[in-house]
Amino acid sequence: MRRSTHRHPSTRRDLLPHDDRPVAHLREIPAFAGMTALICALATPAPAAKPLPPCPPRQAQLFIAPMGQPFRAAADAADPAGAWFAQADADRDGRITPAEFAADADRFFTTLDTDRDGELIPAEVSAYERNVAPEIRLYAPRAPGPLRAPTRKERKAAGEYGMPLGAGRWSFLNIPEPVAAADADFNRGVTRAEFAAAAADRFRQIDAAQAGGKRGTLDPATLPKTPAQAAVTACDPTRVAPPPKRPR
Ligand SMILES: [Ca+2]
Ligand SMILES: [Ca+2]
Ligand SMILES: [Ca+2]
Repeated sequence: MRRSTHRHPSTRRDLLPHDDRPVAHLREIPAFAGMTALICALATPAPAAKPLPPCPPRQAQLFIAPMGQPFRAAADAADPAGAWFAQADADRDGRITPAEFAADADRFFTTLDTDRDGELIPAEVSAYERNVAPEIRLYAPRAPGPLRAPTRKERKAAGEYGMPLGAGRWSFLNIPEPVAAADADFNRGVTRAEFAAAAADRFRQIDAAQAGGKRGTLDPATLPKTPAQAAVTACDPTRVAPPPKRPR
């Protein structure tokens, strides 16, 4: 660690403007002037922030709802997260309550439980990954193509396992497979109760991640951004990045 070079010489501290001794007692007027200049310099606005990266090329949009339901939209259409919000906000009051969130999760569970036995068996979970949200496959690249694992360089840049994977790239939470992740007892089946418990936990996590902190309901203005949303908002729209290279 670099050793601090900050010094606190008593003679300088004695000369700070808030010193209440009479000015006539100041012993080193030039030093006082120097300190004033330093304070003025510190008050000068910081240099401009680091420039934003170029925006990614416009492409079809994807949002993966907290329990795994995908919402897709064309590049120029509205953010598909809005469609999920409208679906879950049953009373249309502009907020999603825990009960509305739970009901939306339960409805999605029913669509996945194709044999209606109250549990998502491995075949139903596989059907979700293969047919409902194929984009989420763990290391799938953004563009259609062969699966690949992140490179060593990519893992290092993202803090090894902190990078969003699978569904995490299009979700509020970094959960690569949001349906299988609800299997709390790891018996490879997801019961309706396990799905409901996961929903309650995810509601709490998203609520806590809202701008301004926990609110008790989800509000579209304060919801966290998915990595995909952040990539198109925290960028310089006057520059467009080249399309990503296809993995070999
Ligand atoms: Ca509501
Ligand atoms: Ca089933
Ligand atoms: Ca289970």
